[in-house]
Amino acid sequence: MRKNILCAALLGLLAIGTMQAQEAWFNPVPQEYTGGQDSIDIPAQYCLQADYNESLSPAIGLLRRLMPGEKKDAPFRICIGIKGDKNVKKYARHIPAKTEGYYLKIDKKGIAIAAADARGAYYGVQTLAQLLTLPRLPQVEVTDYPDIPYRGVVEGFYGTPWSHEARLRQLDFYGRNKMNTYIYGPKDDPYHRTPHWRKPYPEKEANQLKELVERAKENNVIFYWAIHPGQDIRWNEEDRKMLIDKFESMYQLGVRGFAVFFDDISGEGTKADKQADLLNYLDDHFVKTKGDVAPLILCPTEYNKAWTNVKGGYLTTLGSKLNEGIQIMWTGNDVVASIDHPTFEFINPLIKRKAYIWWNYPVTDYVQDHLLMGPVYGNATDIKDDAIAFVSNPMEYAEASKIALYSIAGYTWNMEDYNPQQAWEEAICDLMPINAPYLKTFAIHNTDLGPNRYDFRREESENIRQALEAILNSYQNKNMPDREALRQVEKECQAICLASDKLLASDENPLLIDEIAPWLVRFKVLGLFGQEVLKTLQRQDLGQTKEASEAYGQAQNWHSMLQWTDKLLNEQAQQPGAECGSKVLLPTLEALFAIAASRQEKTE
Ligand code: LOG
Repeated sequence: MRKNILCAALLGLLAIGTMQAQEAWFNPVPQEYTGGQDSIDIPAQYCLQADYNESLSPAIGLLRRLMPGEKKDAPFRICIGIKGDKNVKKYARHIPAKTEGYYLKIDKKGIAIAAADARGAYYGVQTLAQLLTLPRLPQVEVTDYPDIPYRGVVEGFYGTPWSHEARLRQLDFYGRNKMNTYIYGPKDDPYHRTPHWRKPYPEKEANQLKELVERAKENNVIFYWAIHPGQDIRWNEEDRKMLIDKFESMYQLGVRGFAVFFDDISGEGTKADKQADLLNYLDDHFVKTKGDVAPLILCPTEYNKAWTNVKGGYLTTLGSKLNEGIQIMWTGNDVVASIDHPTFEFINPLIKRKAYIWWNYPVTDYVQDHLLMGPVYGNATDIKDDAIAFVSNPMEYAEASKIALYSIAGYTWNMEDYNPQQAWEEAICDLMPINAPYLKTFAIHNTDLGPNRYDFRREESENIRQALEAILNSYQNKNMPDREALRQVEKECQAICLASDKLLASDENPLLIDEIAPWLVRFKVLGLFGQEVLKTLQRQDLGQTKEASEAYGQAQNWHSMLQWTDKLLNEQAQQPGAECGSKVLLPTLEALFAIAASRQEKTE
């Protein structure tokens, strides 16, 4: 349905004679969207008709923040309600029979949001929020619901856990993009894992977690707290009680979702029957007795196909023993892999339920010198009935991860209308509206992971890949240089330098710039190196010996600066350094530099 929406959005923009397309996006793309040819003024005043029950408070709170002009007798009416409420009785037959579904109607008389449940109502208001970024409100009917029931993020990486501030910002971002799940499970939180999983959090951390839970609630996100006890758990009464006590302490902080992770452990803790007994115990004696807790989630020890020994019976034991409602995580055919229908044909029968996808992207804890800021592609669009959930494990850089997360929000809500390239462009504008063109230049060259143990690679520098190939080809084969290609790459190298300068100097999103600063520095040096390499070759072509030699000297300088940045930037990481353009741009420039060097040798 993307086309209709963009048309409507565009009409609105044309009406005021501006083409600030960044204001006209919709994420995720609604399932059905009709109308939009006519529009109304955004009402300055309106009367609100809603059941003021607790579950609707995030929806109503958001509406009031968006539209402050609430007035009892105003003629323009906004009604919000859940199936069964008298306020929305008139629209009952339009409400999709799907969890989190909603129907939104905007006409001259008013706005109606009629939803299947409270979260659906909230998402109806979020869609309205996106329409309110237009100069006029289009008269539309939206019928919408998610493809995947649980969508969101598992903070499950190794490395520096996200800061409190970053998490608060993430939760707002999930609400806006209709993600309903955040699982707290950073490997380097000692109270999540061995050694301190048995102990309650110290006061400061506990208070922060409480604040996060509250923020999650405002955004209609389920905050799950995960425990990782497997490395030193003893399968006895005492440890079982420790676990229940820890859950209880988290429950007291407001947590209403729990997960138990048994990934990346060895020894006694890996036993399937013991894990299943423990999980069932927690389910029976905690989750079910509380009554207001989300279904329990388990991350198994064999959590991907490459690590599965089917004959060993680990997964079959979990599948047959675990209580029906317990959800089981799965990363796919490998630790890092694209997800498709065959992924589920393997796992679902073994675990006797729909797998809960823990997607290891854009996490970079095994390729720490890289940033993954490219389009999200490669997952199949025919898996909506196969998965109970799809959550992303992100980078330790929370803001930088939002490019991927924005896209994953779109993909998991409406797979058929998900467009990787478009979502990527929108995500960049969403992250940095003013500096979007610069961020885009940066992101284009920061997408691949480099060689890695999972052979998971991404396309990179696609905008100039062919031009680079053409240049290298011509110089390798001593053909006439491709002028157009040279011009294109030269321009790109200038754009790279400018992007680095602009982003480093910008205060538009300081958290983001702080995260990616080492890469931005490297990026600039790469752009300077590229410019001088190209200049050297062209001066050599023209037989301008003096200029060629000068440019070559500069290229040498930037080349050694590149080597220094590799040593000095991001130096504490396991894979130190800050790689940019490492798949296409840098290797091609290196090859051209080598050609320039050998030609220089001949002339000197
Ligand atoms: C860990 C995860 C880590 C990721 C990528 C799972 C279930 N567990 O190999 O914490 O971020 O891979 O390195 C994992 O994926 N282990």
